[in-house]
Amino acid sequence: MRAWMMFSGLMLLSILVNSINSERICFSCSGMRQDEKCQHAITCDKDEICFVQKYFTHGNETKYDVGCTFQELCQKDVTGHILGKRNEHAHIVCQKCCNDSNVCNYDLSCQNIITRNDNIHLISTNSNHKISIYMELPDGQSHKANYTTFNVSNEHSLYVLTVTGYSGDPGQNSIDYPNDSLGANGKPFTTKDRDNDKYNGNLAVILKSAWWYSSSYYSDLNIAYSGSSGTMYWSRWSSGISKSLMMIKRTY
Ligand SMILES: [Ca+2]
Repeated sequence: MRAWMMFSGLMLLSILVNSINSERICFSCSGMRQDEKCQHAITCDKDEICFVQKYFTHGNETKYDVGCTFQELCQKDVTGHILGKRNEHAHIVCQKCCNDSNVCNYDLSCQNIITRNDNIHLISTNSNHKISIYMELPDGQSHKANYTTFNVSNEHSLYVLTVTGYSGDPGQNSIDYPNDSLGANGKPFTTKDRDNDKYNGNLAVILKSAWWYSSSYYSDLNIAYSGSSGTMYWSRWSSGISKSLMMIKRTY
């Protein structure tokens, strides 16, 4: 509750007024270090709740965002084990949502899931998991792709991706695309220093990314952000995915 001590009188008044109007108030700051306290609160839009998100930046710093978010992003797909992406290609470590009181997102703690491939392999092979991929376009339109099973093999086997059971918006099943030169399913992971793709060259170097490439690709949610020329790729919506989340959840 220390954060309450940092409110200005004006902010406290605003919170009290909005509380009377039954609107949700959340702390809203981005790029915070763990030892920082957010001193800014906002009124959420209708149907939004408070969240805390911990992530690694591209430069491997640990940062936190807090604010309002849509309830769909806090439902069961996100409350289990997650791995993911966020804007600017940082990796989500964990996320917590709350709706029990105003500014309930003052506590930056959330369940810590490290998302290196080694850990994803351990997580995904210790029990059965499904994966849900959320993609958002700049105009706010969103799409989901789900796979009922998800697995990443170990380092010795080059972190081969296995997914089955696609469902989602009508469109292309880009990861499990039946054309072997395009689909990511069954392919080893390629990084800039580990060329495991079938392309005559290294697609991870060309795309400044790392993914389960074949000789080409139909999906890549790791492409380095570089303004309009660099966007995450999912064949049907390739013209500009601005945000994506990859979430896995235990299915037992
Ligand atoms: Ca190659």
